[in-house]
Amino acid sequence: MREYLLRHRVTFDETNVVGNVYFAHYLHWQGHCREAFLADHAPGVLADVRSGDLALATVSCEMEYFAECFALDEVEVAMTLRRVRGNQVEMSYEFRRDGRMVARGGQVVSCLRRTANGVVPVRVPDELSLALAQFEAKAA
Ligand code: SSV
Repeated sequence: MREYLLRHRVTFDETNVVGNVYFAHYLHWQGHCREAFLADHAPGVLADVRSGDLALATVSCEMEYFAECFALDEVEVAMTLRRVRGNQVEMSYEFRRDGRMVARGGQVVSCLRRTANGVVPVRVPDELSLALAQFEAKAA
């Protein structure tokens, strides 16, 4: 499975009173990674989210932690496509420092359209489907 990678240098404002990264930041990094993916591979989808035509709603997320990270650590966030199921896209994440996995997680995003009667499911946008197809293939 091909990975989409985001590199992040941990900032002091992401650490807590004992010096390690506060757990919630790993979820922020999941978000940063998927946003960067859209910007790189499906910019039109990002535009539709901005304009309000499309809603990408996070319906679940998870995280497991194996080791602490600290300010100025270089963390690699590796996102892979777990599956597409109906209007939902499921991603897995591995967080690595010096090649060692420090945490792993996942999330499920629903594709929705806002209507007067609330949100309704829509198909995964074509541009996103095409981008995802490139990541279903084995790494070259
Ligand atoms: C602002 C906002 O709501 C953004 C939501 C972004 C959702 C992005 C989903 C991207 C899925 C990418 C999967 C790639 C697997 C390799």
